[in-house]
Amino acid sequence: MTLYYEKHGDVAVLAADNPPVNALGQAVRGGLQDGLLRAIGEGALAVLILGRGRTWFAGADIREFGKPRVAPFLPDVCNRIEASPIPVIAAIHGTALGGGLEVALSCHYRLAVPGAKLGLPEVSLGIIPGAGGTQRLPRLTGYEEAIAMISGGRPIPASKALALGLVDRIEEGDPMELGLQYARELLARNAPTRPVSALPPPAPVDFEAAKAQVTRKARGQLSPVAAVDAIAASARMPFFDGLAEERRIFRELMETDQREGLIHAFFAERQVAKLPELNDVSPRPLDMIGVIGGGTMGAGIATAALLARLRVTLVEIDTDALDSARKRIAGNLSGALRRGKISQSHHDEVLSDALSLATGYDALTDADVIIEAVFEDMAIKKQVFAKLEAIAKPGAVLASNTSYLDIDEIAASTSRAPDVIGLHFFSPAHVMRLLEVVVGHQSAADVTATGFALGKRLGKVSVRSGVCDGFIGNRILFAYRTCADHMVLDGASPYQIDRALEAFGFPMGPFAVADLAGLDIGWANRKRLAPDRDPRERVPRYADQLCEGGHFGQKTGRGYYIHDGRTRQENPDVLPLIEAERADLGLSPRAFTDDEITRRYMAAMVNEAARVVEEGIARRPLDVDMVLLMGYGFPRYHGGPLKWADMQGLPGLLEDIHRFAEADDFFWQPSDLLMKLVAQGRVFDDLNKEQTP
Ligand code: T1G
Ligand code: NAD
Repeated sequence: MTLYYEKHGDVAVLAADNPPVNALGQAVRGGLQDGLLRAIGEGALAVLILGRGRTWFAGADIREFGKPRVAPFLPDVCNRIEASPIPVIAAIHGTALGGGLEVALSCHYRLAVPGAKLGLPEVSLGIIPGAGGTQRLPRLTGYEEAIAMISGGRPIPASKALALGLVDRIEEGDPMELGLQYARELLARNAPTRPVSALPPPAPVDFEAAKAQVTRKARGQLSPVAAVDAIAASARMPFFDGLAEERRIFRELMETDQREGLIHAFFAERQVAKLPELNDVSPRPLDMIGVIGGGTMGAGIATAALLARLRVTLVEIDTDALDSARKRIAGNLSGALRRGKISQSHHDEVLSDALSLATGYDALTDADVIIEAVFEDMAIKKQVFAKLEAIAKPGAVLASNTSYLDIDEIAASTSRAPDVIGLHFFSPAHVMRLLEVVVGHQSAADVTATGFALGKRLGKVSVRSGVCDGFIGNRILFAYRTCADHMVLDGASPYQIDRALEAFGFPMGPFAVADLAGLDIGWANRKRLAPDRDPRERVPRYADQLCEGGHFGQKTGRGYYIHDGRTRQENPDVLPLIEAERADLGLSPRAFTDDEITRRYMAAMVNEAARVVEEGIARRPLDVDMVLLMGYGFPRYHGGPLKWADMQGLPGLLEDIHRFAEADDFFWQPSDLLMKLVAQGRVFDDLNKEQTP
């Protein structure tokens, strides 16, 4: 049973019970429709709709997308609720999202408990509301708020919903009791049914201007822009024609790759931390976190832990360094306060009670998890782990935030290899949602589980990575960055490459990203790799020359671009450096189209990603997709590089790689896995399905 019918005097209660989130699957929709008819048939005077368990309806059942549709359809159910001759009341707790809010909008009266959240998040799944949301919401809130809510997709708290007229009252208590009481009050005053569709549309706004603004923010994503079109229809058409227009746009979006990419991302985000090896493995305690090094990353990691209300002890080399670390953390926390992420009291408590700073490692003897974030230098890391081994309590998890270095080598330098793991955070660590949990050959299962538990506690998306140079993300980054460097040597400008990839949907192209991260990072990495470099590798010099001139990107104000606050301008010194290098190498530059740039860059990314899966560094293609989406700005609406590859067609990609290899068969070696999948007529996503527990 997914929908319960109960009679409470004159009030019929329809209570959904479809855990975990009361999604509006076929049985729930059918139950609502039948329950309504039964209530009317049995002479009830009002109907109360509720969700059992932790929430009201969190939306349509996303698992039904792409499958044949089964009646009754949600728009019809909503219209029938609204047309009911007796008042229908929604008592909302938890989340009323998507179709869930659309059901509420079809009710005649809406009550919410204080913690409830309401929203139409469909655009984040690549679609728009499809059961009247774009036509009913503006009739209650006006166009400006409706456009913000539907095109932005972010849910609002009950208090805001009350202010907007989206709910009629907020009360603390049990939704069933509150709802019954509200129903009785309404009956006592003979309250009428109140269909939202009967309200006139609000005063129109400049929809073209609104659309232009949404288009700019959407960076190529179709659904937020289409949402404005659907909302605008409500201003020029009668209600039911507007519904039909909404439906038409909804169906069109349902067929897009963007919808498929975004739904893939939704489920991958929830799948990624589910690993068969961690079934029945309990994590170790993680109440007290030690952090070594209070630079950019150490301070960010400490901030992340403090924001999650964990206790943190941070160790630095001397009191000056400690002072800088404290300032960095305080700066991060006041930023979080300004952005409304934490309350003033949380902020004050954290600084006075939860954070300790020390210069001696003895301060870490109680720590459950110790995360090292000192300089990226193997010798220094080994010294730190040797000290940790001496002072850490038995069973403490010893983690390194290294970007590239070998976790197994660090582990082998201690006598506690099973306790050692990589926890690779991304900068700024208290903001970026990705955490790579780097599992060494000897890492104990409960240490891995602790990495995932910590990630969850910090609100991160944690991805398991095996050990290799750069782990999942930086290794793949290295491949597509190299491809971009090759294109520059062969004739493309860094600026054309950035523009092409920004048009693809990346918030920043690779050269702008390099400026942001600091050109010195790549420089140090090139120096580190130089001794073992294959002579066939093409490594440009112009980037080193920029660094040699003291230009490290944003932090020095100059790199590929000249930075002034938030604006960037091409640095006129860069192209001459590149031209001189081409001349030295005897290369005559050729023109690239933006399309070729994107195809090459993506082919390099997908090919390396396939290798990362083939070698077992990433367990599943979806793990790679999550790393690129959460840590590297890959546009979510393309689903991740391997989902994108599936949708493009793997045979075409492989043909591209073979063609590129004609000029450079050292860089362009197709991955065995890619060739195997093409030969078998399969796609990466098939591997995700095989490995889902
Ligand atoms: N359909 C199917 N499964 C869903 C689901 C949904 N709508 N929402 C969540 N799940 C599963 C999820 O995969 C996970 O499964 C479990 O529930 C718990 O979720 C016509 C077309 C509600 C805020 O976009 O935002 O309505 O991993 O881990 O952190 O216009 O889930 O356990 O197997 O995320 O407490 C619009 C999507 C749909 C809401 C709860 N609705 N969900 O967060 O738990 S489109 C949404 C969420 C629509 C109409 C249209 C969140 C949540 P498993 P969880 P949570
Ligand atoms: P940073 O130079 O900003 O900070 C390093 C800090 O470590 C300094 O404050 C230094 O005083 C301190 N330190 C050095 N030796 C120490 C010791 N023995 N004991 C205690 N403190 C010591 O460097 P960062 O950017 O924060 O990077 C730290 C680590 O994180 C590196 O391994 C780096 O590869 C990795 N990482 C960096 C980024 C990034 O974007 N910056 C991202 C992910 C991972």
